[in-house]
Amino acid sequence: MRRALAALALVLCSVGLAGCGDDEPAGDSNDLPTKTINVTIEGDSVSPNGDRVDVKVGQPIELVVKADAEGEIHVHSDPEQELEYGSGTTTLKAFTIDKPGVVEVESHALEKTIVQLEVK
Ligand SMILES: [Cu+2]
Repeated sequence: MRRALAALALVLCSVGLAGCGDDEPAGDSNDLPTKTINVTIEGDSVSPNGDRVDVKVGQPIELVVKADAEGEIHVHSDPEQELEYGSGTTTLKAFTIDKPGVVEVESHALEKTIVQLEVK
């Protein structure tokens, strides 16, 4: 019987009746797909080069870096994050941003902005 009630509650929630989901924390990341951004670094050029990328608060962001030398990517979130990559292709550990705003992702070695994450 309890199961049936739980199932009923789920059905009611999914049709959007009032009172459902009010107590969910903001930025429920569980159902957000991971945003993968492919980055290529070759010599002193980087691609993308300053593009805006839309992401959601709490959405996992994964950088896949293809580089000809090892280095470090800087994510200007709060707190900042430094992500190291090797030469070849490195999939960096996914991160999330918990506040709306624009977050720059840079290579300090090249002094270039790779992407600007537009977090909404
Ligand atoms: Cu930086």
